Amino acid sequence: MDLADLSNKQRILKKLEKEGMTHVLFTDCLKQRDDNIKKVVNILLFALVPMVMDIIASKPRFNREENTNYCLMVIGVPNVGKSSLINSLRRTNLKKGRASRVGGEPGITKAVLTKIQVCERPIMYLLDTPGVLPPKIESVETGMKLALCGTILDHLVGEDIIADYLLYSLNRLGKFSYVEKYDLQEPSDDIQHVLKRIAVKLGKTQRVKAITGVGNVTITIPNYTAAAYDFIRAFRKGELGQVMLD
Ligand SMILES: Nc1nc2c(ncn2[C@@H]2O[C@H](COP(=O)(O)OP(=O)(O)OP(=O)(O)O)[C@@H](O)[C@H]2O)c(=O)[nH]1
Ligand SMILES: *[C@@H]1O[C@H](CO)[C@@H](O)[C@H](O)[C@H]1NC(C)=O
Ligand SMILES: *[C@@H]1O[C@H](CO)[C@@H](O)[C@H](O)[C@H]1NC(C)=O
Ligand SMILES: [Mg+2]
Repeated sequence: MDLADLSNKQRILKKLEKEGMTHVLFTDCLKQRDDNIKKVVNILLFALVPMVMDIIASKPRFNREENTNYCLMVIGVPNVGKSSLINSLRRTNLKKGRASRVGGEPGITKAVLTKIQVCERPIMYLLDTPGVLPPKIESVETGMKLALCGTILDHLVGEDIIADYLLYSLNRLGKFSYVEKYDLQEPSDDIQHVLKRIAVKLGKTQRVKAITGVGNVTITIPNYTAAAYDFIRAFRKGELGQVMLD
């Protein structure tokens, strides 16, 4: 939630509710203490665990051998913060277990490995899982949003293309803090222009000697790739403001 623009929180909640999601919490898993993480613990213990118990009790079980350990999976698209959520639950009050590795790229968690115990009776564990995407992404627009959030490896989409989509999104949403951050005169929808300014500002330029008929000149050319990288990184760290892409 520290990265998202939640000014339309009620509308978001309504929409999610329509799609069947009733227990929705917004968390910041990087914060040392987040009250909503405590609420996640409470939902787990007092809503989810009883619900799971009910489901299990009401289903016919063909294999009657009693196994009283239960596992809940934490699922979601890559890089959304599943492992971070588990780690922050560990920090908060749950029983300790192995920490989950986290990272800014998709596919950090590659196998179902980490589990932490969330409940004593019955014994219930929370399992970390690798992020998954649907085999087919419905539209180019959705694909670009996922790419911008680091769900798909950057080089598969192209940093320059992601940066262009980022600029388009910021302008569309009226999030103009990039203008001041990169010393631009005004908002622009020309990605080449913006990347040039970013490269100059960050010193990501190369000097090359050009040989001409009348003499040699040294010209400075911006490293567009490096600039695009920084632009995207700044967005993902929240340095370009809180943004809601949907
Ligand atoms: N700002 C912010 N960053 C977060 C938050 N939660 C996770 N992150 C960052 O997001 C990145 C991905 O986090 P992970 O926990 O590795 O995500 P994951 O869903 O386990 O990813 P995979 O295992 O690759 O599927 C890391 O760089 C985290 O530091 C959050 O609440 N706020
Ligand atoms: C320009 O550069 C080339 C290659 O480095 C060199 O051979 C040439 O002498 C230079 N010309 C002038 C006018 O400096
Ligand atoms: C441009 O920047 C990228 C990323 O920092 C770097 O890998 C690349 O070598 C740079 N290109 C040049 C020509 O210096
Ligand atoms: Mg993970």
